[in-house]
Amino acid sequence: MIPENQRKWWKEAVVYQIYPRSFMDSDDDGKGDLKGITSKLDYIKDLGIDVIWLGPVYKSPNDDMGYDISDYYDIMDDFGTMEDFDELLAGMKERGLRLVMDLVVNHSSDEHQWFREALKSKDNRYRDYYIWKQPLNGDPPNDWLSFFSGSAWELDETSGEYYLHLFSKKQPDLNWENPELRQEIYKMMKFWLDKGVDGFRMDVISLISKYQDFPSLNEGQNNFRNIYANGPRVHEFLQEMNREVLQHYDIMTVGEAVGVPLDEAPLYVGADRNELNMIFHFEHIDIDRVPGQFFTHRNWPLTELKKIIVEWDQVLRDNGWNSIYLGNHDWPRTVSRFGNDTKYRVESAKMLATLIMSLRGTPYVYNGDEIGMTNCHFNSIDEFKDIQTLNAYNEAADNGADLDEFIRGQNRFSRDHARTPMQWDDSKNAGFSEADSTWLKVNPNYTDINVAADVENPNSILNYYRKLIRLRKDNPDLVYGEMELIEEGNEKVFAFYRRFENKTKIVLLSFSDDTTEIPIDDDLSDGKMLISNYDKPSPTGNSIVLDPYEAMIIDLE
Ligand code: TEU
Repeated sequence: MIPENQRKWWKEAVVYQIYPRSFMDSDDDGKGDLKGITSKLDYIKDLGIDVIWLGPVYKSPNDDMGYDISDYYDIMDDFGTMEDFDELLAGMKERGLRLVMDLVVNHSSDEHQWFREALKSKDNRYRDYYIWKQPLNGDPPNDWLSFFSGSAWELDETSGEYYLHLFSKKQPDLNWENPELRQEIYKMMKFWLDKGVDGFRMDVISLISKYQDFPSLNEGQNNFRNIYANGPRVHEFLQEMNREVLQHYDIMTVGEAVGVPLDEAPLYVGADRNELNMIFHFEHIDIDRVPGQFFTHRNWPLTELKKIIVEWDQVLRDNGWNSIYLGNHDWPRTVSRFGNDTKYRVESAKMLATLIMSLRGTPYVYNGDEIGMTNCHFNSIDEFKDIQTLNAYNEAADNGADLDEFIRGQNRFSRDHARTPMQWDDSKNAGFSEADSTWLKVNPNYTDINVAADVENPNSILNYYRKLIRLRKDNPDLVYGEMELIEEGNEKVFAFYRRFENKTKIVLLSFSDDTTEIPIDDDLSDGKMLISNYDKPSPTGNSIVLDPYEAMIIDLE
């Protein structure tokens, strides 16, 4: 039995991430909106979801698609009004769905009132809400780089000082050293919690405390995010936030933890730390990139993925809680990266779903993954909308790089792959919008890959997700049980036990385009197949032959 005080609703929940701009357009302006989301709540409920994580919907000039907030207390015009928000929240409560908001407080927009004031003069009351430095011999204060290309410092011509922006120059970093700023943030968090929201996903929360000596990147350039992360006061700030805000509500929190290594994770989520419930680490999501280089691919062995998953499971085993995800709005599509998005799209999307639903931790499903949406082909730079791609393109152009090569690279790496509109049916714009054109192109494969087609087809990815989520709900041992690898060194099959009290389950996942055989110590003849992505009889004996991307969960009891 799991002690009652360790059982939590957010541990047993399945979270669905919505990218609001691309989910559903109710007013046919080519952009998704809140009313659009409200109109799809039954769909989300039917999937078996408990919690929605809503990407940022606050007022924003959209330099970084809502991650640049100009008013934390209001809704972006593109998405509707506060009334629409209240209606969405009420619709969710009615259906027993909870809402987690994106909290973006490492930086604000440069159009936020605070920054506008700060620009007015060096002694303005809001100046210290941001991070300013003198030029160094006429250059930026140091060699820090932005996540979105170029220097992380921008000159304010009026005062002659530079301000820090780890992301775009329209996203000045907030100065958490300033206690008044922190109080403003806590007040704003309470505003949303008092409205009834159920928690926060905290954007790049690992970056909020800066090393005050701003250490040079020097050789560490490639891994600059590790240098920015885990600053000296980050835990003090999170504990203060917990004391002042979080602990007064029954909510869930998950911090986006860029640059947080395994051994520091317990400091953020340890049960006795009073900081956050979960973090999103980056170790597995980065696996196909050369360390620190967003746009350089590397091949990765399956054993490495297993190692990362097992290590994180272990380190949070008795202290804290894990979050499980394979995709979000910052990465290309899950099935295109970890599976096979052509011949075995359906099989591999189901296999990857089986993985996230059978690990210990809280699983997060990114919208569209439940129908196996894939990467999209972008023909030219005009078709991309993401600032990360656009800035990198300009930088490549300035450096005289081969721009065709750059576009080919972005067809693998761009964040826009995950942001194309949700594919609802095979009508115009995939049923997302009646507009003449949508803010980002619709993936032309919507005629085959869409929700309506998946609803109809009993063997669809969507129906597999529904079944899988129900299975997880019926088997808390899948949530809480111990994990033990089978055939650790196998490069084609990810196989493991989940054990809980006297229950044992075996999870078998093929990551291969070929058939593979895997030996198992147990006799499977007595086992009961709980779910599988192929229509085959339950396996018997001590060895199983798996078809390409075959996945199954077997109950050994
Ligand atoms: O992402 C932070 C982050 O680390 C990403 O920049 C990531 O490294 C990159 O996307 C990999 O390609 C968060 C948000 O999720 C992202 O959408 C925002 O752009 C960013 O913060 C700034 O708010």
